[in-house]
Amino acid sequence: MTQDHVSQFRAQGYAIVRGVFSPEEIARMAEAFDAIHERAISGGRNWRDRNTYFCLADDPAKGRILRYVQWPGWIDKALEQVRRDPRFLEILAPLIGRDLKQIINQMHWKAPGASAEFGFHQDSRSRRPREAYRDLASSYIQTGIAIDPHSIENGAMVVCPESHLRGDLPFDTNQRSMDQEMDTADLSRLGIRSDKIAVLKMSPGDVALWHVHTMHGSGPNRSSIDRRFYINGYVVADNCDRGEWAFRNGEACPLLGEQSLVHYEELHSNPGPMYLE
Ligand SMILES: O=C(O)CCC(=O)C(=O)O
Repeated sequence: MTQDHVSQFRAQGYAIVRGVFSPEEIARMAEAFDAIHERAISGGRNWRDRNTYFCLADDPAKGRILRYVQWPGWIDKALEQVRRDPRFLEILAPLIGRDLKQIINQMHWKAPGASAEFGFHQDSRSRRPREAYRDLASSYIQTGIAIDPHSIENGAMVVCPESHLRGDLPFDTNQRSMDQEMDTADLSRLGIRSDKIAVLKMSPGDVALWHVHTMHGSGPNRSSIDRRFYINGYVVADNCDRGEWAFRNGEACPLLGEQSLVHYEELHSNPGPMYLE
């Protein structure tokens, strides 16, 4: 993380740190992705064990596909280590410090030919209940590691530079972003220029980071390769009542013991494991 990344993040609402993870490390992450993919597809249905959740979808062209997995770090050692890798602390510390909780740990998967789009959105919209997430704009950073090369052809994420400066935008709260078309009309409605969109072109091992108010989305995978993205979101620990510790005074914290409340409100009353419709 250089001063340039920090300045770009502050000015534009995103940055890409190149070559953070080596090809060997990415190969290990890809193996972990593949093993979880096989497990999820062989189950054939959405599945939950506490915070770990496999989300499958019926794609018009591909049939049943794995769409995303929440908290794979609880079921895979390699992915668990990556979420608290000291290089994340180096990237995050200049922006949000050294006492960090994690509120997102997610594998996103776009199979070749799958639609698997994300409509334009700000992550702030999903940080609920709002009272659990304080001072969101200066406390929270989302990161994504490219496992495959990312380009517009295979559904790379795109961002609207400087959109984070607008703060929380008035979305239609009933509209989901997952599986919605990435439609620039959504930007015009909110007064955001679509001619400045930046594509996060990444090589395996690059790490993207974006602000909680950066408007972003991603299109379908029209290529013949996968687009796998390992997403980890971090927050200043004092400003969040939810999540798992990732770094405490700069010391990495493994996932151990009881799981903490993050998004799944029935964690304690209905933990699973269970298949879901
Ligand atoms: O995987 C993607 O392309 C989209 C990710 C995203 O929008 C998010 O994590 O908020």
